[in-house]
Amino acid sequence: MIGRVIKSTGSWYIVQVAEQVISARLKGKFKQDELKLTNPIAVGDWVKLEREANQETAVISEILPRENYVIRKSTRKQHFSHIIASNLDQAILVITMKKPRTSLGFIDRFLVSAESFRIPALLVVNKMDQLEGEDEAEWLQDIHEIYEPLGYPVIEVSALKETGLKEKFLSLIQGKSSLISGHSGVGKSTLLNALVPEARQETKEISGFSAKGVHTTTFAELFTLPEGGDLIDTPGIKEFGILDVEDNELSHYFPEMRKYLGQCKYNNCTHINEPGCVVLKKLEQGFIHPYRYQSYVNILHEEDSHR
Ligand SMILES: Nc1nc2c(ncn2[C@@H]2O[C@H](COP(=O)(O)OP(=O)(O)O)[C@@H](O)[C@H]2O)c(=O)[nH]1
Ligand SMILES: [Mg+2]
Ligand SMILES: [Zn+2]
Repeated sequence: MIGRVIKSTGSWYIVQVAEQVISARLKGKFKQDELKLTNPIAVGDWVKLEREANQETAVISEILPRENYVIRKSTRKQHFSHIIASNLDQAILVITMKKPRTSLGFIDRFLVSAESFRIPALLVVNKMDQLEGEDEAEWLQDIHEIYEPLGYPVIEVSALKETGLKEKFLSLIQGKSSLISGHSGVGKSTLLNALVPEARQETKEISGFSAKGVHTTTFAELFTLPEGGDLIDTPGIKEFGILDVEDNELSHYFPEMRKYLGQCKYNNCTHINEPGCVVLKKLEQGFIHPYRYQSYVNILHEEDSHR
């Protein structure tokens, strides 16, 4: 049989095989050549499995090659990585203008990660029912003006009031495998519940004065949409890593800089202060948004400090 891993709970994997859901485990060791992983199998993996004699359960014998994956550095084991999910068509970042407000820097880190994994990304602005005042309207306008020209769709929804979902959002996710990410408290679980009634995910009021949500679960899980396609929730995962990007590579993951690459005077240009830098020239001329350039500089420096 061949199926897709929809949940992992330690040593057991829940695998969807056609209309059936089967508990399966791994037998023996898996060789994973290029990657040192803390988890051999991830949600989203397609696997070969065989039923165990006289039992409801199955044994996984093979992982089919992954089309792509999202990974982060293990917090427990040095030089090891943890696969968050695999075989994705796109990555969705849920953002909100308040309680909590998603910063542009956070959005840019997410987009750079998605670019580095070669996964298309889109932004979903949730809690539109709470939008009020000039400051918030400006924030929203910035989001549209900065990200849409770069090719990242921005859509507005209210998961609570169920607006924007069936009209706009569904057409972007139908028939696709989408990862859902975002700060705790932005409404990922509420969104899932609205789209997948069987999901019945626990939602949490935003706690105390900190306006930061509480983590309710920690395992990634795949939910099938009634309309076709699926959503992979990643509770408790704030950020994917940006993996070992060289200084002169980071701009590859900024679409507005990527198109000028190779035009700078020095081919190892980091676009900070080098003479003959085309990126700096385009920034000055207004073709690159100053906020995005600021994020670029911030990420570059953060990555340096990790070395
Ligand atoms: N006003 C409003 N509140 C929302 C919306 N979506 C979620 N919430 C609330 O935000 C809080 C956090 O939602 P939850 O789905 O648990 O966030 P998660 O941590 O991203 O899964 C809950 O109190 C939700 O009721 C929305 O569209 N509008
Ligand atoms: Mg949640
Ligand atoms: Zn340059």
